[in-house]
Amino acid sequence: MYTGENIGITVSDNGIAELTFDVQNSRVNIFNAQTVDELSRAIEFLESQSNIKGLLIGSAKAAFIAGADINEFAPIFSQGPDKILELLQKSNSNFNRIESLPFPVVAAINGFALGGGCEMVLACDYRMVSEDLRIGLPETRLGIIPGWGGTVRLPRIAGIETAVEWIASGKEYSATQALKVGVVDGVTSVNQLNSSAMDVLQQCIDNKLPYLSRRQQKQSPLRHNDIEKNMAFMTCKAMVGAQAGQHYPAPLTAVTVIEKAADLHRDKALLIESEAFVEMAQTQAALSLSGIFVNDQQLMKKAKQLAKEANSSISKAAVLGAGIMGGGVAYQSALKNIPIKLKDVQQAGLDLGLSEANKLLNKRVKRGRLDSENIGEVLNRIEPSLEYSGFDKVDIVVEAVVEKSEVKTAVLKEVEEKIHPEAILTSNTSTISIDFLAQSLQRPENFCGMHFFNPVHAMPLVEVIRGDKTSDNAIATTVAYAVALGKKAIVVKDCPGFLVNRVLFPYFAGFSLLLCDGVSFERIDKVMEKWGWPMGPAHLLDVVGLDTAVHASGVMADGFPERMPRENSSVIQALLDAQRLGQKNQKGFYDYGTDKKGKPTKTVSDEALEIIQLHRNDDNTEENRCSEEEIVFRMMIPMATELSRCLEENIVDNVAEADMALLYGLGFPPFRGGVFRWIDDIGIECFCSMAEQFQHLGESYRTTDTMKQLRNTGASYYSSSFTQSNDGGDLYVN
Ligand code: 3H9
Repeated sequence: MYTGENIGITVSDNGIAELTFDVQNSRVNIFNAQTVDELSRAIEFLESQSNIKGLLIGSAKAAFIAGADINEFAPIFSQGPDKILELLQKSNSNFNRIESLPFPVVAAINGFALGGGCEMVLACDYRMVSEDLRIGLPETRLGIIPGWGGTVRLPRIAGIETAVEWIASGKEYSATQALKVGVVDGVTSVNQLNSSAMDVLQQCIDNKLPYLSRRQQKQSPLRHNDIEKNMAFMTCKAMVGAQAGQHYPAPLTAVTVIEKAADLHRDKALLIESEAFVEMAQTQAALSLSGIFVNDQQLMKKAKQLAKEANSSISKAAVLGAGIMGGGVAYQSALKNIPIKLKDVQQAGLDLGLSEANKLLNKRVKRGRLDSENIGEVLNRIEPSLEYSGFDKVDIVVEAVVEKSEVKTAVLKEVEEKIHPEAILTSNTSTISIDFLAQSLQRPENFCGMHFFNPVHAMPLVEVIRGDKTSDNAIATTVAYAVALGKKAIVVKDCPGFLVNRVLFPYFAGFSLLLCDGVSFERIDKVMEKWGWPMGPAHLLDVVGLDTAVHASGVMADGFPERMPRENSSVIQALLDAQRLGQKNQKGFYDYGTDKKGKPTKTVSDEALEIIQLHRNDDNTEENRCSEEEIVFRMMIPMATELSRCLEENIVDNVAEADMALLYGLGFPPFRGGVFRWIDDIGIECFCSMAEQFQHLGESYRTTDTMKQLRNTGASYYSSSFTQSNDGGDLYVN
């Protein structure tokens, strides 16, 4: 018998050993440093016993193993190649030893077998799984490649094609999918799992199953036809590389590793894998993507904890206004099983809201994410209404009427009288101050902002905005609703633009200044897209709507006249004056239309170019002088300094939440991990000296106190924690 903290082994009288993972203080089993060490000791125990005839590996938890501990990545990866290799060698040695035990080894796999969890079972002789299994090698999604033998054993077990697909995509697969391609050997119910696995083990012990030849196959070079292999790899490398793009090198590297290692014995193949892993682990993508996992877990944990603190649960919601946002909220609520009243003042509005919901549901059916017979059931959860009847029974209301303060104030005042005194009232305003809106309410403590992003069903972020008088219960209930809708809730403090729009508009201002200096919007879009944004600023403004942008810029200018003066949006105002509203009337920076095949088109508008020309500064030669790097910095510095100010003013709680808000709300490039992660990557010194170069462009280009302090101390955002003393005194870095 062996007893560790996370692993236990029992040996029965008939010589069957059972090794069980049960990692302490964690809801799922993971290979943290302690568990890896324990596994080594457990194997030592197994190697030392002469009476063992077979080994069954399983889990005491509802999930098998979710892989390596991602929290340990950044600290280890930052220590350089030797430490990374050490991390690889420990588990590789463990898994190789499992593959060499003098008796058969069968894994009984339930729940999840991901990353290192999947790699460990590939080292076992047979894999029996329960129906609920999700198995896969998601490493490339974290910017790395499998490092514990995944690229070596999977092709030898399931063939090159399956290995390339699984590893390059990083997807999870079901038990039946895994069985079909031969990654696992049998699927049973959860209850039968142990006995079925035991049965397979007994067959191995009785020499009825050829476990030794399986081991041989996993350790030998792959058998293949050279010409076919070369052709296959050439095609799939081109495909994988194109799909992942230049900023995400891991998928292509993984395929190259499989190719290079195909002709080699296991141990040499593992060396090739390790070498490539070390290289990938030191990329910006790996640091950012594994950082995103850690930030996301932290964010979700906090949101779930907050949600638990709500006085009551939400069984019914209501939304006011059946426009794009209101309709989106109604759809999302109904989809997530929370009945919702959808109120509008016009029947036509309600009809539109419902037909949009219907369209989205049909799309889900087409993608295989919903059975067509369930459409009606979901739609029935939306109760359209022209009046307030039944509003006294709802637990939460989202106001999503037109973005005009007088309309919102009147509607909020009206609905407050119709709802239960305990119900929570929220506004989906994107710019209007929550404290201002609260002034007209009798129960401002039950009121806060709930800012969704467009399109509601697709954008993960919900900003929950705390006003001065908002109670903890209002925040907790709103966060609970956001979590129930499947959204990422980030609580921020009230200020013009809240968090995301407050930092987006300085970015747009940086864009306007570039236009005035003669840089073409098409070039700026291309440069920023190359930098990683899903769309450049001109295209984004067209999507947002130039009317909405000008309105929001006005709010920001009133709030922060020094940094965000009105003239910063004068070019956009001029386009709007020419009735160029963006995508909504197909005329913005670009003209939008459809080609002969009905595909949407986007072409640079001559009219827009002429209007912008009128706003150019005298010096028209700037375009030639502005390098790509300068364009990026001139766009990003105002966003970064404003985000830093938000942190200093406690608008957002911490660096991780600030970065995640931009990722989830704006589609900030994931491989850069967020604005603060980007600054850490290029170094605060580089950022500050670039900002100095552009200080003549205005206040938004001035670095903040925190930035200056980091520069002086040589620290980074993620290695420091920031606190502001309650009296608003000095800001210091721990
Ligand atoms: C790898 O293995 C690389 C190797 O090839 C080589 C390495 C050198 N690390 O999400 P949940 C925690 S790469 C750390 O709420 P769910 C999670 O933080 C790894 N922590 O549950 C949470 O903690 P807490 C490849 C992890 O049911 C708790 O478990 N593996 C890890 O919604 C529950 O998680 C992956 O990429 C981890 N690997 O989803 C899988 N996994 O209780 C990443 C989980 O304190 N994990 N935790 O809040 C997942 O995708 C999901 O967590 C999973 C469960 C699908 C497993």
